[in-house]
Amino acid sequence: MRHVRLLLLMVLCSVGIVQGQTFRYELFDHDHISPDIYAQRRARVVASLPEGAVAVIQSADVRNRQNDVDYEYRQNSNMLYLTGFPHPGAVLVLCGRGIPVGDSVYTEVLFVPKRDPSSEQWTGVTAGPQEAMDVYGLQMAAVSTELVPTLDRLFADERGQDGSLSNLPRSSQRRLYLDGWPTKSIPLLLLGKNLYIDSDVKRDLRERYGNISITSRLAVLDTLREVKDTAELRLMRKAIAITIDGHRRAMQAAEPGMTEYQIEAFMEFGFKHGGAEDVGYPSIVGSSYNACILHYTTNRRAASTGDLILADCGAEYHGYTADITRTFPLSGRFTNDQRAIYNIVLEAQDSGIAACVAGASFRAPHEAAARVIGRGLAALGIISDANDAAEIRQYFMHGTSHYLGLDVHDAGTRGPLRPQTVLTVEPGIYIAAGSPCDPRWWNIGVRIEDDILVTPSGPVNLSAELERTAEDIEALMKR
Ligand SMILES: [Mn+2]
Repeated sequence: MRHVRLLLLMVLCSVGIVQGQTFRYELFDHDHISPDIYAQRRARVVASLPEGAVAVIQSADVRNRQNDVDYEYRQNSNMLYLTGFPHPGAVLVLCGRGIPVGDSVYTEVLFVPKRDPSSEQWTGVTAGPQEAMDVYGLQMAAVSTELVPTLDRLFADERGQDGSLSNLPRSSQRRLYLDGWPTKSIPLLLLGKNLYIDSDVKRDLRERYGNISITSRLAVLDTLREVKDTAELRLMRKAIAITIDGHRRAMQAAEPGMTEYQIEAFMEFGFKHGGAEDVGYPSIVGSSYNACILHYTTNRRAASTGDLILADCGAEYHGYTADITRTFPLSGRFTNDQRAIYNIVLEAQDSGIAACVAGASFRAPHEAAARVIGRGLAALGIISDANDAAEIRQYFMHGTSHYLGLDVHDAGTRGPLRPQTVLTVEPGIYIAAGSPCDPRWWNIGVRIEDDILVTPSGPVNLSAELERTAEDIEALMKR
């Protein structure tokens, strides 16, 4: 609480004034992760860097939608993880050996665009160097025009005069970890090739700084982000609670005659109403045969009475996303065949969740779920051999789990499961028309997905409150 008040005071003090115009930089929510947590994360990354190595984490770039309209901005998740800084144009530089700025040396510097009241008038208020320090708690922030001169000094060789870098073996200075650009390549169809942003930038940096080693992946971020701290779990629980509300609204409002997008509208109304800034990924609302398309996002079909609706939707709250799937009958009641498939997936999910124990392999939930699905499909005569992986894959063609956090498919090592890891368990059965089985099963697509926290005392289903059994879903829809 004391922290919040202090933060508020600092925010109120950082007011930009130019030509009589005043825009206050303001955080409208008071449940953000506190700056000292971000500082600890950065310190861990700095401590993990080899002697003299430099890590550079960039803001995601702004994506143009068309003409003078951009897509809504979403920050690079690694930048969010290390700073909480939500604006474009920022570059975080970390170096244990020290980054020279002015007359001092820092282990972390955030370079951010200078505040510009005339553009703030049009596109909103952003944080400048002062706000980066006052509000986001960076040790040092500087205007972005200082970035290139600073890198020049950091990567100057031993003949350079920079005191903070002298006495270093040449080899240990020249290591750069470069993170940024959510899109790694852009297809240039007319040239018959791709533009690889990463490798172009690396080539130019090598030309500028000599034979430095540049890698795009900072492995320590996978290790750190895989395990959620208390502050992250608080935001994830919030995102999950909001998502549960959206799913309930969608299931309760759904009725024959509705389109997929109308069901989606009730879902996302719940998200926005609950305070989510965005969806963590485009909402999937597929009816009937569209439920068999794993990442169906068209959501335009008019559903009809006997359809199953598969809704895979997650709200994003302060950067953290939930990822929940429910499959429900539009009429409010599963047919016998739909229920038979549903109950196999449910049992598979139970087995997958039970396998989310610390120390188990990352694949353990999938193996457990696939076994149940093989057995269930064979019992219904849909496949001939319960243990035939290829036959199972025809109807269950994706993995069961991924990490969840800032990204819907979050960073992680895929090593043995560790306590305070959140992962999804989401088995499914998808029987597209034309499948080699009795046509009575065609167009049934079922996925059930929950968000599971690994703890020392076993798995905790963070989304357990949302109705999950066929009977509970029917009861919810009746209300
Ligand atoms: Mn998922």
